[in-house]
Amino acid sequence: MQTTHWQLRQAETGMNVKDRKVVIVGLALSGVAAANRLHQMGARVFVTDTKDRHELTEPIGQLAPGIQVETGGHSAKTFTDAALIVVSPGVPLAIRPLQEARQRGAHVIAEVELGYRLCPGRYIAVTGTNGKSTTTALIGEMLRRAGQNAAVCGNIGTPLTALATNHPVDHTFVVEMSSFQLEGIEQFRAQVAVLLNISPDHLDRYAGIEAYARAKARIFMNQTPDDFAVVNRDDPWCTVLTKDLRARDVPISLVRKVQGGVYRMDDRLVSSIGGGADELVAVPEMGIQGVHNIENALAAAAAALVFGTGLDAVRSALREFRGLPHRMESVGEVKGVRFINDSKGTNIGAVIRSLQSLDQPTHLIAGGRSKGTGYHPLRELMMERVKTLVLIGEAAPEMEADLRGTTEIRRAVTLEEAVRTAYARASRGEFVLLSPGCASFDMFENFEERGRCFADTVRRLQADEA
Ligand code: UMA
Repeated sequence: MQTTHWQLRQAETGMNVKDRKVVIVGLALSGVAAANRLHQMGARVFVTDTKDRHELTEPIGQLAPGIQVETGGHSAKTFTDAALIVVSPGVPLAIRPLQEARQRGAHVIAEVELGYRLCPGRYIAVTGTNGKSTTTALIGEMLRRAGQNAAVCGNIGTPLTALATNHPVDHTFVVEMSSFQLEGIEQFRAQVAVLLNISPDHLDRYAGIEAYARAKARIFMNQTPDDFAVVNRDDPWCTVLTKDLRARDVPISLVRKVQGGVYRMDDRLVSSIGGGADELVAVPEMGIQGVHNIENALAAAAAALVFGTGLDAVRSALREFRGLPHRMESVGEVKGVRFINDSKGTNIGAVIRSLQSLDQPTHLIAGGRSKGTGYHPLRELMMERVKTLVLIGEAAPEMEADLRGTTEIRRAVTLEEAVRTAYARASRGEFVLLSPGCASFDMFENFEERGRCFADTVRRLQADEA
């Protein structure tokens, strides 16, 4: 099956770009990878970005000589006669120059679609609002423990195109897919596609949650009855979106026994994929904790098992995988106050899950660039669990208006000030949690830089208090 899939795709999708003009929109991780790869293949490559040249010194320095760069905007001229336009995930497909290029008949695809056409192999794809990165990394860990060649890539941080080298035919790509990436796929097909959950996010880019959810459901659109769809059956949106699946259904559930899937029964994870009831792990033995991580573990185990990974590899990864940085990562303790870095908590669904997983009163640092979803759903948890809410960034006024009256609310100009404000109010045994519920781009390059800033401040606080 592996060889057939690969050979078929080579024949159907072989990209002939030699001497043809290709345009890459957005010059960051995805743009650099796509531009260099297409240049290597003999294309005439143009890259265009809205940022000014001085802001792009680093990525421009990573481009192969001969690649042309437009900065400060996307001019219509750049797109003229382009045989192919490759779009970075952070660039909305609805922007005018792309719409006009499409109307003129240009072929517009996402970077991940380009990567798919250039990376022969087998695919496991993971999407959902929260837990994608942890689930993707955990699947990668399971596959590696089973001795399979597997690369973890996509939204988790490494663009798929960056891996376009001569991998063996049996190579597996475990790809985290955002809704942005899924919008621009055409042929991308995963042997196993995973949908974890849907809650409001990125409503600054979508007309509403339906449009966002529909983008996510595209993960299944090219699957065939030979493929598998791992779907969280506890999530109403996931169920609605998967009514017409062509792939074989692999349900997961935290609350009920499912056939041909993976579920939680008391405090154990159990697989019914082999037809029986194989116990995988007891929840307290898992390397990652919290209800949201049980859901991630169910999905990862289901994906790995239907992909043919042995039970032993799945079990050992569930016990030993300790999670990813910036996702409920413990970054230190000062005088009994524990600091948790959840900088990747960039939507309210993530903040809710993170607060629910802490068993002691919490001083929450939140804010950043708003995603347009509103913050009212946090009100109940604020009253129940949050002693102080310290707000930073552009979204601070909106968050304060939505959450007024639930708990003590403070403002801080910098993240450093926010950490110190929260610490000053925390008592021994309590938590200071950075879970912003917002994007980072108003104050930082990305969520990683924001998380590092939080951890550095905690280290300085430790030194001050030593
Ligand atoms: N830009 C334009 N025109 C526009 C809009 C943006 O030129 O109209 C330019 C910006 O000026 C910038 C560049 O596009 O220079 C940024 O492109 P990008 O945001 O796609 O950046 P990459 O570094 O390529 O990162 C992307 C993903 N980013 C987003 O989806 C916003 C990364 O996910 C991903 O790791 C990477 O590709 C590799 O696949 C990050 C993310 O925040 C982690 N994802 C969102 C999330 O998880 O919520 C979806």
